[in-house]
Amino acid sequence: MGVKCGGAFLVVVVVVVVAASTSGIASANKEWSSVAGNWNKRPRPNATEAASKRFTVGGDQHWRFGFNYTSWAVNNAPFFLNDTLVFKYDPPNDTTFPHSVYLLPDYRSFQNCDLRRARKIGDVGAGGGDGFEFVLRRWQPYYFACGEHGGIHCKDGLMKFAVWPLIRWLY
Ligand SMILES: [Cu+2]
Repeated sequence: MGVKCGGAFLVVVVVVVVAASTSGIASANKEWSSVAGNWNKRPRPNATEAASKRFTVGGDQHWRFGFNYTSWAVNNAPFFLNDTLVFKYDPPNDTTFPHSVYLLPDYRSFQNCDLRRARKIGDVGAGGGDGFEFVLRRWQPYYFACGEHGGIHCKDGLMKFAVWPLIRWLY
């Protein structure tokens, strides 16, 4: 009897924990879907795709003014933990705008291209040649933006995108 009750209790706890974490993820995803597109509708990769991937941000457009990086991120999703983003952009010269890469601290600053609390991960010279790498090491939203011209590149140049890497073993 005691064992049976204990077992039942354990099952209830597990169910509650699973329900709580599932609804938490679901509501987070619901909010997130407005940023990153059809989060819940992405195809589940199979086991042969288990290795980490490298993405050149913007593809052959690299990191430049006027390319829609939100669309790029949606089209290249899903991203997983330990996937690598490669940022490529020319160092300052006579013919191209300088660019840079910052991480914005939250969704609000991302929406507003507010760089005040941003953390620089690539300065204007960092994207030359083969570019620089950024590995998505944590299960968290990452908000990337160009920091040049006081947020104008982010706002008007569409040089921003958000990524929330998935945990591979869940899929
Ligand atoms: Cu820029």
